[in-house]
Amino acid sequence: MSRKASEYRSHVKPIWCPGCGDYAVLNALTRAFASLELRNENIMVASGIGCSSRFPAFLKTYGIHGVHGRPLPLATGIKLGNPSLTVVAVGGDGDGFSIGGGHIPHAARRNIDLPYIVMDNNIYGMTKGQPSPTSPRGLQRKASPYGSQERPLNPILMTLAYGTTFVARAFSGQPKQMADIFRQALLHPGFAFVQVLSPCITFHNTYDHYREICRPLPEGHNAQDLQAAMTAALETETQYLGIFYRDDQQLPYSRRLQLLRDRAPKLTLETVLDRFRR
Ligand SMILES: Cc1ncc(C[n+]2csc(CCOP(=O)(O)OP(=O)(O)O)c2C)c(N)n1
Ligand code: SF4
Repeated sequence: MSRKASEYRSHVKPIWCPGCGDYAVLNALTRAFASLELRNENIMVASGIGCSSRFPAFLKTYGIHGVHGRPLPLATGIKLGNPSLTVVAVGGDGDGFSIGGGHIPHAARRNIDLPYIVMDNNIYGMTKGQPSPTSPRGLQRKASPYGSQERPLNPILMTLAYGTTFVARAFSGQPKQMADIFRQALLHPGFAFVQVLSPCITFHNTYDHYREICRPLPEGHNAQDLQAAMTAALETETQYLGIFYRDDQQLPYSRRLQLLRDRAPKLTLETVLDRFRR
């Protein structure tokens, strides 16, 4: 490897709590960038709002720390504006599955060619520990003194059902495997969803719990088999790690739009407006 992960780190030191799972995600993503020898100026990272969404500040790449729940629309616009960039969307589970949850099915339908990394700590970290869409039922915190009453979402099953062409799960306690999954997600020609189990050490420390229940996907798992992926995703007492599903044969959205542009008649703005005047 001729490039080092440290070459992608900015001079800004993360202000995450010591032990936050997001450090491992930062390390793994910079390792994946280095393994692909990406040029810093060709990378753009878009985030939402939350502890995890502070991510772009810690990278020596282009980046935008956006609006709560909107990393996907930002990243989609950036990718379509300049398809030659490596664009990555990042954020938290509150950001991505609650306020921003409506964007995931459309990113999947488009097969927009970018990875979306959700640092899922099963809680709202930045706002001090309210239950999030992936919190376990019964989670008692200051904002839910009698325990949360909702069932948690299953992000892997959900994104598989949306038709996402690359779906994977990693764990901050297994950074090497995470870096490899990120590398595969960056190489995938389409929308790549990666759920990272990334514990919030301060408001919901799940390291021991995940160390106990995380396992590699069953031996011989066929990542081309959607049904097998869904069966593995339905298993929640064990949390499988790895690439559940991938389909590299679908055209990514930026390519589709390019083909459409090539086919479209070259019209002037005047001609287009004339059609509406008639
Ligand atoms: C429109 C809007 N609503 C609410 C907030 C308050 N807010 C900031 S961060 C956050 C939740 C962050 O949780 P998550 O996305 O899970 O990220 P984490 O901090 O856990 O990494 C909320 C609700 C906001 N900034 N903007
Ligand atoms: S509050 Fe939780 S999510 Fe936020 S930096 Fe601290 S450990 Fe990480």
